[in-house]
Amino acid sequence: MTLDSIFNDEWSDDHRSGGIAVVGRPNVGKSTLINAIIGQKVAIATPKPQTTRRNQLGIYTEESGQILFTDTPGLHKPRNALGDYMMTVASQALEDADVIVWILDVSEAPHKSDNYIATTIQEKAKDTPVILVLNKIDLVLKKDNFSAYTSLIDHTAAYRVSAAKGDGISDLTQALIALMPQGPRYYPVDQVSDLTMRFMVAEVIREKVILNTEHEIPHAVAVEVTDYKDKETRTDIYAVIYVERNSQKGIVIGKSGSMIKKIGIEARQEIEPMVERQVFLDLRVKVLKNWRSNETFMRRVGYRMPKNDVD
Ligand SMILES: Nc1nc2c(ncn2[C@@H]2O[C@H](COP(=O)(O)OP(=O)(O)OP(=O)(O)O)[C@@H](O)[C@H]2O)c(=O)[nH]1
Ligand SMILES: [Mg+2]
Repeated sequence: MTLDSIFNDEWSDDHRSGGIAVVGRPNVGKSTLINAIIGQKVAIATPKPQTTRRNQLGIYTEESGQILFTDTPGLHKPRNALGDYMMTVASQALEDADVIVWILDVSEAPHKSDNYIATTIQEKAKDTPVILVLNKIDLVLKKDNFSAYTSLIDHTAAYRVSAAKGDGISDLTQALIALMPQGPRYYPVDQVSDLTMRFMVAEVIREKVILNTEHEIPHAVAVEVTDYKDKETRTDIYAVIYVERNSQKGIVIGKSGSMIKKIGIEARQEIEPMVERQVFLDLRVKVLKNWRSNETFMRRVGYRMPKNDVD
C-alpha cells in the first residue's frame, strides 16, 4: 500500500499511536535509530558526542499506527547553560512518553553514567515501559556487554540492532507499534518531523561543521539561518556559523577560506534535495564568546524549552 492510499483512508478503530522518548548516553545512536525507523534523515547524526541539542520529533507512520519519537540530547553531566538545557529537555521527554526506548552501545562496556540514566528513568517515569535497544551489533562485541546492559534496569523487552546497517529495525518497529495505546493518527502521513525547514537547514550546516572539525569546535558551534528567500528559480539562504573564540573562527574559515567553502558545498548538496530546488548558500562565521552560557542567544538559535516552543 502506498502512502497516498493510506492518506485518503480514515484510520481504523484499532489504530495505535503514542509517544516514545529515545534516550541514552551521547553518541550511542539515538538519532541514527530514529532515521533508520522512519527511513529518511530527520535528525543529524555524527561520530562526535552531544550532536543532538534539543528534543525533536521524528514521526513514523504506517497503516496500523503512528509513533511520535522524541529524539533527545544524550544524557551527560552538564558543564554550562547549554548542557543544563539539554538535560532538562531530555528528562522532560521521559515524563511525557508512553514508552521509553533506552539505547545502549554494546560495542563498549556500560559507563558509570548508565547507572545515572537508570536512576533518572526510575525517578521521572517509574511506571513507563522501558525497551532496551542494544545497538551497534555490527561492531566487534564482547558477549558480557549484553548481560551487563540488560541488568541495568527492569525492562519490557530488549532488542539487538544495528541502526547504521538497518539490522533488526523492522522487528523493533513492529514491537513498538504493538506497545502503543489505541489512538488517532496525529500527523499527516507525509510529515516526518516537527522541525521547520529553516531549523533543518541550520542543522545540516552544523552537521557539516562538526564532521569537518575536531576537539572543542563541534561543541562550540551554533548556526542561525538569518534569511531564507524563495525566489522564482532558486532559494537564497543566508546563515551565520557562531563559534566561541577567534582561533575557532580561523579554523572554520580555513586557509584562504578553503574550509568554509568545503562546508558550504557539502551543506548545499544536502539542502538542495530537501527543498527540491537550486540553492544559493551564503555562510558567515562570527565569534560570540561563551554563547553556551547565554540563554537569550540559545533561545534565538532554537534551544528553548519545548513547552514554550512556538516556531
Ligand atoms: N557501527 C555502528 N555505528 C553506529 C550505529 N548506530 C550509530 N552509529 C554511529 O554512531 C555515531 C553516533 O550516532 P548518533 O545517531 O549521532 O548518536 P546519538 O545517540 O544521537 O548522539 P548524540 O546526539 O550526540 O547524543 C555516528 O557516527 C553513527 O554513524 C551502528 O549500529 N553501528
Ligand atoms: Mg543525536
